[in-house]
Amino acid sequence: EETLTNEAFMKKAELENCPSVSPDLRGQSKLIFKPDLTLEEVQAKNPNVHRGRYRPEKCKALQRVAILIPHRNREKHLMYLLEHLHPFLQRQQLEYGIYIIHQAGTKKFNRAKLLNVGYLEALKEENWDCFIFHDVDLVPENDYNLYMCEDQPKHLVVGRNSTGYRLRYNGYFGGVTALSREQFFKVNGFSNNYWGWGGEDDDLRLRVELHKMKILRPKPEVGKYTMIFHTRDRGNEVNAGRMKLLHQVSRVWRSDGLTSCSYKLLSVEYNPLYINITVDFWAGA
Ligand code: UD2
Ligand code: MN
Repeated sequence: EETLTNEAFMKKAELENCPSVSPDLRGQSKLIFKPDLTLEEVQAKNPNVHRGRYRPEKCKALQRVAILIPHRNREKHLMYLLEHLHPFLQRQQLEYGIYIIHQAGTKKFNRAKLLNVGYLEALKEENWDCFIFHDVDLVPENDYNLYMCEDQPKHLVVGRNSTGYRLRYNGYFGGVTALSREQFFKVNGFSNNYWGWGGEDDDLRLRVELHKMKILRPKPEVGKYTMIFHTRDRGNEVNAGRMKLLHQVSRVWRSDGLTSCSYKLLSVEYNPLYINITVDFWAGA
């Protein structure tokens, strides 16, 4: 007969946790890439996404997840990825933010360093639980491939269309990976020294192994991606020095990584469907 105390009322008003398996999952889906799609259309289909972020209305998400996408000169790929990723993540009932980390200028591309920047900058806005390091051209086909972190780092790309959906090689850790805030911090993030194509993903795997962590993967039928066709970009030529760098990981990981990531932040822009962070690695960095 008592009226609720203020505290009890607040408790009642809190959302319940989302279920461990979302009821909205669909499994494998056929991906369509409409040639005349526009970003405005994608925005219109996602009215519940604001400034690149979303949270479920009816329940409290199990994890808060930051998606980090390194980018330069791949606008079309970005549009298709956003088109598919927003509904995909919403079906998984996640609280999430999508960050594009854009490298300004025309100097050699540095995917790994961009991802370090994404981690550091995203944490200034929100204490994200989990980070998904995501190529711009890889679109997940099966929403049972959960964009969540586990007690060990996770490699989400078991296979893709262009390689017959098979793991490229033992220890392969490229494309899309999920590490918790703590896991990524523990290994001091990525190396900052891989300019151009290749090696940085193997370097991260070695860091993970040095810390006695194990790499998890979804089942092959779940870890399927379509890679939107592309050729090698100008400014991302093969890094011939990558093997040499890979031999130094155990010696240098403490001094090369999040702790030594210097950059010049040019802008942070809030677009409807993503947060755009633009950095320059050369001017004063
Ligand atoms: C493989 C890996 C990738 C990375 C790379 C070597 C897979 C599926 N992916 O990708 O994770 O390890 O080898 O560095 O195995 N990018 C731009 N603009 C550029 C260049 C690169 O936005 O000019 C970004 C973009 O997000 C792209 C990613 O960097 O998806 C990797 O570059 P890529 O797609 O050219 O390399 P790829 O497909 O061989
Ligand atoms: Mn690619």
